[in-house]
Amino acid sequence: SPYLEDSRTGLGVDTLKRAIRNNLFYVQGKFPEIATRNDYYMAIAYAVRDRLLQRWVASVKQYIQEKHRVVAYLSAEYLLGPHLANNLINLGIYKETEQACKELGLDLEWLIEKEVEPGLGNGGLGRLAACYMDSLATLEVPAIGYGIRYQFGIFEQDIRDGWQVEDTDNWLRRGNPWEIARRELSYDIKFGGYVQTYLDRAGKLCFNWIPELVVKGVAYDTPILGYKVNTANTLRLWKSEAPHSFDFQSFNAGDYNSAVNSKIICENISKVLYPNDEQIEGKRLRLQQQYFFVSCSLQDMIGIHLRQGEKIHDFHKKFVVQLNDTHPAIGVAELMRLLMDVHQLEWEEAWDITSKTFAYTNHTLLPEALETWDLQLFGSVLPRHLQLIYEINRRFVDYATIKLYGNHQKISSLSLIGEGPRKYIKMANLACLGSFAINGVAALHSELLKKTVLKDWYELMPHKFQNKTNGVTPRRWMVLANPELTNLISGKIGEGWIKNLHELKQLEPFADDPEFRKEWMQVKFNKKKALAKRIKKRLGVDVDPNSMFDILVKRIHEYKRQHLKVLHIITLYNQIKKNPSMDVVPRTFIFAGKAAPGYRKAKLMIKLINSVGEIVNNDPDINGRIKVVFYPNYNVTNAQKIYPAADVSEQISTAGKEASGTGNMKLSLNGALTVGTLDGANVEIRECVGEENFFLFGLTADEVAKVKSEGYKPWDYYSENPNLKEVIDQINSGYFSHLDSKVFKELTDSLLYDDQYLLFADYQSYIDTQAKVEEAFKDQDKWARMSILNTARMGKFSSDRSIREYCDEIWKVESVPVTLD
Ligand code: DL6
Repeated sequence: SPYLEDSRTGLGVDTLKRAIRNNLFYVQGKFPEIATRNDYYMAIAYAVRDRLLQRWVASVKQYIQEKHRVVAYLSAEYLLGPHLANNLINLGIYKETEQACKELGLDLEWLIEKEVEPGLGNGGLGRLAACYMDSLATLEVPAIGYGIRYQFGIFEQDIRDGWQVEDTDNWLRRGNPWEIARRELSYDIKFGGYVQTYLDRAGKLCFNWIPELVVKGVAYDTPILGYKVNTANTLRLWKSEAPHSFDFQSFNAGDYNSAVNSKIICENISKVLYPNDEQIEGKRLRLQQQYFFVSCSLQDMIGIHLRQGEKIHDFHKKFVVQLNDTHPAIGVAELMRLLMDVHQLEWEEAWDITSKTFAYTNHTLLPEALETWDLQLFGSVLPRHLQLIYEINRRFVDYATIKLYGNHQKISSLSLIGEGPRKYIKMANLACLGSFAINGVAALHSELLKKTVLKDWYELMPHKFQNKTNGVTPRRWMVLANPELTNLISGKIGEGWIKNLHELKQLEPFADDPEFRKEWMQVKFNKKKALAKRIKKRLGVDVDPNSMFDILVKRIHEYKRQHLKVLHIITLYNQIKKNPSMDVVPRTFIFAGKAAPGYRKAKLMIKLINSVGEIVNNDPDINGRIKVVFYPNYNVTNAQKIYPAADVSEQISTAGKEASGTGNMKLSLNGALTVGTLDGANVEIRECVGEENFFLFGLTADEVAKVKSEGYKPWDYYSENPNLKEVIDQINSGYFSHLDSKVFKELTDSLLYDDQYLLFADYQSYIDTQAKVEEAFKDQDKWARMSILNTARMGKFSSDRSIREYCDEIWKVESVPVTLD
């Protein structure tokens, strides 16, 4: 055709080829003979970025011109995963790019493998933020994600001698083609110092915060494109810098160390992600991180709002700010400060705006994860905010005293300030008071919030409480991770399900089609084969793709009970040892997950898994019938390879502890059958897939509470159950640890004498259920049916559904289809 597509926007194969060649030359400064794999990756990434930019600029332009209401998602974590393949899918040019690469003599898949993922999150909460960014754009909702551009994301995990070792995640070492630094977009963020009070000419009391340290926050933007739409929203991450490269006073005085020091102190703030999930650390730097990104973000929003010619009084009409857990909850006090100290509003109006701006999502029921800050530490970092919090609290306690007359205990539990040997600030209370909506992330979780950790808030302000069950994006977790299953499904029911996951329901009749079942199981087998190959390459362990792939992948935590799975494995091992000729369904147990570096028992759990694996995998009596694998460095990239290969999804947390879980959704979507407790979103998954397609075990949340209140004695379970006793004694004897009987003592003692997470109470039920799993797997045809029905009935668990609910029921925002010029 005489028509030549634009090199930067065209989507045809020839144009893409031209773009890649141009980028190799003009961006990377290379020619094919000397180009490296990374050069080609960069050349393709820049070609894709150009196409994103066209949509991004159009989106921003339209939002500004038409003055739409915008969702601001505030999250300390975004666990995005690699960009390239996802962007190709959302642009709808995966095949074209693959062809362009082929014609250039390149293998696209090989280049995609090269990408280092931005691991700017710990686990569930950060990954949810990433799924939500994808769905916001796909649903064409004007949104900005705000967060921190950590220089070092979640650590890289290696396993040495069975133990976790951590290495730094230098994800930026080869540059990041997906972001644009907006050096012109920066804000000064104050820390420490003191507050001057004075009366202005009109006699009004004013506050002047004189900081000890000022840090500059610079915006780095990443476009987030929706699936086959023109909407590309912004993920704006803040990097901390020194306002000036050097402290010239010190420099001139010849004190070069102090001169450079201040630069280092400033840069430290966005240097590294704290690697704890569900455990607060209470460190000054962490508080600085939280305030840093929240203040940058709110200043940015106010700037956007005012530049559109709007009044500060209408801020809450322009932006709705979602707090992803309490990490950004300081925003409540910061918006008050900005409205009053900078924009001169009176308290009542500032509070009215603030409390109409924020909404808060809670992600955990674990008491140790509820954030508090030592009041003295807080005051030394944010002296003005401490004053504001005192005043917010004073007014609130006045109100609560009237509402709850005489109920001092309740008033003190609701107070933003905790009393004790040391006073502390309760961030969940600040978030609850400052938000117009509060939600949990699964039906059970939202109910438990109302009954437990947020009970007093619920009783005082029931109208604020909602549930928003989590969801996952089918683009990354199906189309990208499992193209083979995607094609099989789309071949039967078309592609509509990718945007409307409820359409998967149309697959149900095919569960009765023997030919389809065969094809279904063939796809699963191929994915298992591919994973087996990776395991062999990474760990040197042979695993049989014909065996059942039984998968437990998530952060390592006592409440998630990876050690319960180990008790099952050892029980099975003992059965075979006693009867080596027994008929056993071959199984490969695959674990993956990181432990917080300071969490000793979690690290011990990893060591236990590997120690048991070493014995089981090499025992001639077992003869390869069961294998135990710990796949190191669980991240988004690896998860994409693991989920599609799962036959069984282990979701075995103590009921009432897992807020929702999202791995449970990704696995079931990929056709795995769940073995699970009635915890988090498992409850809703089971309702949807049908109880006959779900392996339920264990105590319910109510039963857990009852057992505990009646005085739980794990020792009784141990002494009365010979199999359980044998397993524990065996671990304690050093059977799995080269006769060192002390290694696992901390773990076994905690089970025998405390067992906070009720492993022993659920042990027998778990073992019995696993026997049912084994029986079911023997009938492969029936298994295939159950697997198909699992996928077919996962429609509810798309993050598109979650986001639609947030938009309609909390944010009150509407879709804005973006048009390209
Ligand atoms: O809501 C996302 C995700 C839930 O699915 C998990 O159940 C929950 O454990 C996780 N919470 C965190 C802890 N962060 N905090 N606070 O990641 O959130």
